[in-house]
Amino acid sequence: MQRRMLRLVPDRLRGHALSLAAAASAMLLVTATPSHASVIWNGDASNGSGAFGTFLCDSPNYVYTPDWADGRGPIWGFVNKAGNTRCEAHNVRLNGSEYTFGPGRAYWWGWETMTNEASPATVFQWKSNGTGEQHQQNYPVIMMILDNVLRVWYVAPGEQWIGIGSGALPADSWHRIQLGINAQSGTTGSIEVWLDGTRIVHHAGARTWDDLGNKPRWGVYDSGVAQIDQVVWINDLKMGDTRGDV
Ligand SMILES: [Ca+2]
Repeated sequence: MQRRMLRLVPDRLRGHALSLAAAASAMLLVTATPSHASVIWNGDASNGSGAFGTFLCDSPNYVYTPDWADGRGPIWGFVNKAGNTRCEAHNVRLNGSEYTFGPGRAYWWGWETMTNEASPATVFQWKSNGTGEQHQQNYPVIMMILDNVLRVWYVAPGEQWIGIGSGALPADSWHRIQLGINAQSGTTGSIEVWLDGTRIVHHAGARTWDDLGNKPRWGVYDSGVAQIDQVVWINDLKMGDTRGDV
């Protein structure tokens, strides 16, 4: 399944300023009106490794859960050793089973994050299920940290990368990300990202649910950094119905 994964950072995207998406449409927000608002999943490291469906983190890469006695308790640390490619958590696990995502509704995730260096590259994927022949979009939503900037893309069918927002996320300090995806198989989906309490992405008219569905991934992927290890720490990771939940 992974063999056909395309390189996530095309050369043309590295080091270029993104053209921000046109002014966000006023017609469609990530819906904030579910039948009931609630936290669906608490993925904090204090709850143990059963929080995720799978770890995609082959040796020498590893996941660890340090507690730095700073009030956060245990945190996730995804370590991609210099010159390696991937250390990610894939999907969420709830009550012992992998969570079943579905279209036609919004999901919100919130987490605190910190990196040890400027460019760990991909830190989040809304990854499509199935192989290359089975999906139209490999990853409809991608978040990267490049040069101390969080960059968000909507990747439309045809591997069309559309930059939809960015914000400063310098290494060696904690930052809060809130991501909302209204998962729709047509083009009525939407994506919203808040960084440290400021909305940096508000993109409507997106296809956010691929043919076989999607799952979230967090960690480090495809940095291309050969000189030093890349670490992404994550704390207080939650999934809910609304931004207020996470
Ligand atoms: Ca914690």
